[in-house]
Amino acid sequence: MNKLDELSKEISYALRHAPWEYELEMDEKGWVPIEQLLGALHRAEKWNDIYESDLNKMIEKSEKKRYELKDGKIRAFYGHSITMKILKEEKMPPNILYHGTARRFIQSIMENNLLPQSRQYVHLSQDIETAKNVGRRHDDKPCILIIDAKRAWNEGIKFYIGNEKVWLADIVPSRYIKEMQ
Ligand code: HQG
Repeated sequence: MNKLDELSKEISYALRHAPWEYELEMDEKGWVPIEQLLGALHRAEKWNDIYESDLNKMIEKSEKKRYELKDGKIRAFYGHSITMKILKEEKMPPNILYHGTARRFIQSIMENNLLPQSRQYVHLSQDIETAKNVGRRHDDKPCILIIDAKRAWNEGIKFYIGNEKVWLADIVPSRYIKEMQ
């Protein structure tokens, strides 16, 4: 793994899963002062030469849009597992969304709904290709679930913006889910 990918992993851990380990003060939307994050990283020898320009490079070089830098702060767009629920912006979803997952999870999803599991939100994909890539993290032949987001939204299910390709929901009841054949 190259150093920017490793940095991204470390920052993902800090911003999504364990901000307290880095003594970060995170606000309700997940923002952390960049100086604070850099200060925390600098305590490890491995990261003592990392500066804001490297964060910009990390974001630029990544295929996935995981982080946002703004007004001296940084946040992760999605993926959080911390107890304090990060507030996301509610938005009307596209008509259809997708969810890539493992074959072994399908039965449970259909019985118990699509649930956030260890994260704060269920993660949905804007397009099939993205869903396939998400699913491949769990299964070499992933299943793609088709979410009738329009009907779900009309019937009161809330959707939130992650980034342009990633949508979030608190739960997706299985009545809105079909397996792609
Ligand atoms: C499954 C990565 C059984 C769900 C990705 C998924 C994404 C159930 C797994 C982002 C279930 C959780 C999130 C149920 C859901 N029974 N299994 N009732 N409900 N599941 O990793 O969506 O690279 O927490 O289908 O690209 O795979 O980190 O979620 O398979 O955008 O930036 O439980 O993380 O982005 O797995 O991935 P995950 P996810 P990064």
